[in-house]
Amino acid sequence: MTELNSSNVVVLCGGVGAAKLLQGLVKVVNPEHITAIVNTADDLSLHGLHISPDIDTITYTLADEINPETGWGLKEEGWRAMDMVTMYDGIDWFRLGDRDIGTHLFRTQRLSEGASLTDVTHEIKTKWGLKVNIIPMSDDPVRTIVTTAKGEELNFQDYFVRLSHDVEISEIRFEGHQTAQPTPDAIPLILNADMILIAPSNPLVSIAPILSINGIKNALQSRRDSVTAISGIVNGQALKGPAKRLLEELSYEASANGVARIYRDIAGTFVIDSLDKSETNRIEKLGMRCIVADTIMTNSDKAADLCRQILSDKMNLK
Ligand code: FO1
Repeated sequence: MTELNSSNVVVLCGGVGAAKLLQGLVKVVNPEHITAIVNTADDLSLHGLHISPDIDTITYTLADEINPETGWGLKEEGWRAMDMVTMYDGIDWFRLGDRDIGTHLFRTQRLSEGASLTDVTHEIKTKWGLKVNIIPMSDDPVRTIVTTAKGEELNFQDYFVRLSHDVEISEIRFEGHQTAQPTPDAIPLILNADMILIAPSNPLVSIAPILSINGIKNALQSRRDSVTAISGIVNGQALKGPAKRLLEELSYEASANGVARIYRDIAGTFVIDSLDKSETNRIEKLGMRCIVADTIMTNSDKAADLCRQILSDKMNLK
């Protein structure tokens, strides 16, 4: 176990699914050796505040302060500021709790002083006492824009929260990705990691934005044998959110195999749930090793078991 504990592990992360995986990973690997590269294409500017939902979900979860009912925002939250916004008929469909607003105030102020998102993310996670290295995919603005079947373009949170992702989508693009640079440590960390994990986050709106940043996909391709992706689709269903519907609307197969096809160029190993065991052959035919595991992380011990199984498998290959 010492060998596992001292491995350097990089995890490509969206929000809730990735946060759960990290809660398990910190029980298996020294947190100082873990880096979370986090999607920031869901970020938004609202009420003049810079909000980074996936970074905050990961930070609050690892700090054991996440709201357990929603999976986002803080526990023991108050809503008095939002109540005021509602009273003024302001924008209140994206709910910001009183404590959470403090994070956005601090982040926005530091960015206005010239700090990078990487700097502020480090400052915030350090104040929460976290040892895991949490870095945004880029310090440059990249924003997910979805086009509806009716041709309307929507910012990601308009689609996801305001419209409850209950609208048909025909296209997803990541505005700004052509010129965005990866956060400075991202590529060296990927190139030097013992293992790289792709969390069971939404492949189309959480992981794809990270892969769209210059150099990241190439770096992963060069490390394909050390990259393991975990399916966020189990038994044809998404564990959370609109992944199933999005895959279908954009003509992918909504199955573990469908997700494996998306990652086949960058991941040498793919983890599927025991419920999808029958897909093993199809995945191996894609040129990927296939691990069958219990991937439903109902608590951090289950997440740790999953991480232990994935990492031991990789160590045994060496
Ligand atoms: N998700 C919601 O469904 N409704 C909300 O009002 C909402 C507010 C919110 C505030 C801060 C934050 O960090 C996340 C928040 N989320 C909310 C979650 C967020 O929209 C999504 O989970 C992610 O962007 C997708 O990973």
